[in-house]
Amino acid sequence: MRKPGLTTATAIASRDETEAQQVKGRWGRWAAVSFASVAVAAGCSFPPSPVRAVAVTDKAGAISGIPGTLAAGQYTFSLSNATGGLQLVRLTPGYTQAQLLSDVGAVFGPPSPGAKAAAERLYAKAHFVGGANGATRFSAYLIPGSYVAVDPNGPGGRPEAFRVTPRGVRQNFPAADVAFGGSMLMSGGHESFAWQVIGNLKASGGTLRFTTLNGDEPHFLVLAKLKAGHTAQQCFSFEGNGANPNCDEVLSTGVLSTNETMTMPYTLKGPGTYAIACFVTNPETGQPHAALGMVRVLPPVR
Ligand SMILES: [Cu+2]
Repeated sequence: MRKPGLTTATAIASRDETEAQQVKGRWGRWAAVSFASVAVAAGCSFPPSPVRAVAVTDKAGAISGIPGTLAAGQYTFSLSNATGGLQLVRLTPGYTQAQLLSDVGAVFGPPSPGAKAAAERLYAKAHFVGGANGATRFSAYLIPGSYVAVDPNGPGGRPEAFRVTPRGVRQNFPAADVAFGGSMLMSGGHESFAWQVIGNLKASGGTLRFTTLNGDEPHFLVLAKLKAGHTAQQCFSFEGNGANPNCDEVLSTGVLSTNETMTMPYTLKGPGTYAIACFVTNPETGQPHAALGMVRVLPPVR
């Protein structure tokens, strides 16, 4: 399994919003509705618009293919490079791309004295709105702002900057079979982390939804199939190079900040036991979220 870097992680359901509402700050409402049921149930005057597609090219970390300006709304980003990845980040005004890359390097790179301050700054100033690793696709919802698209697996690569402009259209995420929510918990003054799961993975594959539910730290999701007789702890604590003897990675998402949702397709590696984890660093302890509770074994897939 790839050593996770800046890769991928209530009721969780479809987001159903207009940009006009978001601009007013009403970002983060949820409704358990499928793509089709929205139009029927709401009798809405905003018919769901087609999902807009963006094909991204990643050559050794140099990202291209994203238009310089996009209208706000939902997009499906497709990636063609099996060894690359894509992370979308909305920058808080005043926080630059150079600061972002510097902080990412400090937080996700080798341990350094400035890592804690960098993590706190990064989590406060960079809004992670989704991503994926490998040749796959994912759907993300973009509100107006200044964005950077970066390959988290291609240090030294060339990010692509783009702007998202307001435009009032209704958007909905694709229906999902299973939803994973990342939660931050406070108990006795200590932070811990947990997954909430609704639904089950389908043996035939499908679509997963991933949401960061609360707290001030982002998450990403790694999905792996455990090898027989091996635990999730063995799987996710493996540090060596080369193939993980305990499990096979199925996918890893990009990073998501609080109240963000993304969806992506998944294909399983046959029946068996699957587990999820998140490896974002907790600044207080320097530990990955996986070591603070964010590992979960899922019901067996038959
Ligand atoms: Cu996490």
